[in-house]
Amino acid sequence: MQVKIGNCVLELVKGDITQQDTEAIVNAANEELIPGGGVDGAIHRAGGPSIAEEARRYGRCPTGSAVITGAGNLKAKYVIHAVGPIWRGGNHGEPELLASAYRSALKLCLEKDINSVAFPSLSTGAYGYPLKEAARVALSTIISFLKEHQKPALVRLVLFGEDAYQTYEKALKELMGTP
Ligand code: AR6
Repeated sequence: MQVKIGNCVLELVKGDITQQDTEAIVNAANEELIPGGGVDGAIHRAGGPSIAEEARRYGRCPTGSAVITGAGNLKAKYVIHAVGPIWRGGNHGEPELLASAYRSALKLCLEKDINSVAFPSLSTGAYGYPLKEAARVALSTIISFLKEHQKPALVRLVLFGEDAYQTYEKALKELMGTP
């Protein structure tokens, strides 16, 4: 599914983040920037050790923020390491922190003049954020950012499996007011 936000495209696809040919891909990282499992593990496995070596120089990356490195052997040029919140019931600032993680990654795209970026569904694996709620936060944050900045030209959300795709598709239709 694709929607236009002004001149920008917001796209939902089913697939693997490591296979994306966008200029940047986003990693679901942790504050320590130490390679873990899920998306993080897949990106470091596919991209090689240079990504972790570069990320290590940043030290720590607080929840809700993001840092950028090269992408090693991946098709993308950059990896943006964004740290989403750990779900602790929903009353510990999780929606704001999740929105901030998406916004921080998008701001890095503007700073580096990156025109296309692919995100995974941050926080919805090991960090336990409920998918439906996370989809709403992710999509509304991206839409607001694109409306305000008219960049990057392409934002793709890469959903891992049918369930995640369907959940995001439903949330996007609701937000756009389409049947
Ligand atoms: N491509 C796209 N999406 C994927 C892929 C993939 N290759 N693999 C998993 N997903 P997670 P988090 C989906 O756990 O919740 C790590 O250990 C997955 O189904 O990767 O933010 C880090 O080091 C889920 O919906 O990230 C951190 O410590 C979503 O990606 C911690 O996990 C995110 O799942 C971060 O946890």
